[in-house]
Amino acid sequence: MAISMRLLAAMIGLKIPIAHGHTFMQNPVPFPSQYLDNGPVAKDGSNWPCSGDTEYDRAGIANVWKRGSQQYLQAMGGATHGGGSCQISITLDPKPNRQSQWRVIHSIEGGCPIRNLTEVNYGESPTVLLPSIYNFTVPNWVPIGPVIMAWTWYGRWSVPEMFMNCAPIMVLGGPQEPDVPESVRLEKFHAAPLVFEANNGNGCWTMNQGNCVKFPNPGNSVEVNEECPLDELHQVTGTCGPEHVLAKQGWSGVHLMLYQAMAAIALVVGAYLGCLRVQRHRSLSHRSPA
Ligand SMILES: [Cu+2]
Repeated sequence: MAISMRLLAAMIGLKIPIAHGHTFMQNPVPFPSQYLDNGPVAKDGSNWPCSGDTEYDRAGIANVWKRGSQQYLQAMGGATHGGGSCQISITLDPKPNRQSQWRVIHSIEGGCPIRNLTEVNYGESPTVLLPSIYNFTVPNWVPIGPVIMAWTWYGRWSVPEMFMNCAPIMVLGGPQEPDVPESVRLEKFHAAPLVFEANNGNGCWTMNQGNCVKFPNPGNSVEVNEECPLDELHQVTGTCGPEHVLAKQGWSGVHLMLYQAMAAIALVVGAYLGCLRVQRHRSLSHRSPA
């Protein structure tokens, strides 16, 4: 309650348009930037990841996860699109960007961010706390220290769209953890599946016509709510799957063109300097002794 009131005050203070509400992550507590826009991820991926945050300012936010502890996900905002499927993933990058890899620690197929909804939406308010909470255990292979978690969500009834909110997390060791080297844990972390991506410019689109996404690679920790069809064959169009993430597609079109132009200029300049050096060398070696 305290958090939602503070948020609401912040939103009004920032003159955020809150009439058209989707949903926000309310726990864990997201970066303040995540409340600036509650719309979906841009269709061209231009605000991927984390709604285009570049600062990732952790000041004043304390989400502390001990390994092996139970944590929960909860969202707010009435535009719940009949629930859907969510994932919780983590990156080790302090300032995630397009190249960052998001490793899944928990997947919820169907009934997320709200379970057993009889209407498509849960009212109109963008700040109403949704009644469903989603417990999950922090895997014992998440590296200790600051990490960033993401909540990603595909609605059951909507246009093809994806939501993503990010939160700073401080991971601590669990009590009486077996003595496993951190390098072994890190290997496990990197073996976890990448988050499922669609509707963010990666060439994969979800259908959202009453179907809930069944993740191709949900990881070891999965909650399944069979309240909507989880039909893998009729849930996506385009090219989808673990290899189709923006991080693996590298540079976006505009960046690629810029990069190629820079490389071309560097080549020309390099060749020119090379010529100069050869000429200078020649003129020096041809100089006759006085
Ligand atoms: Cu929507």
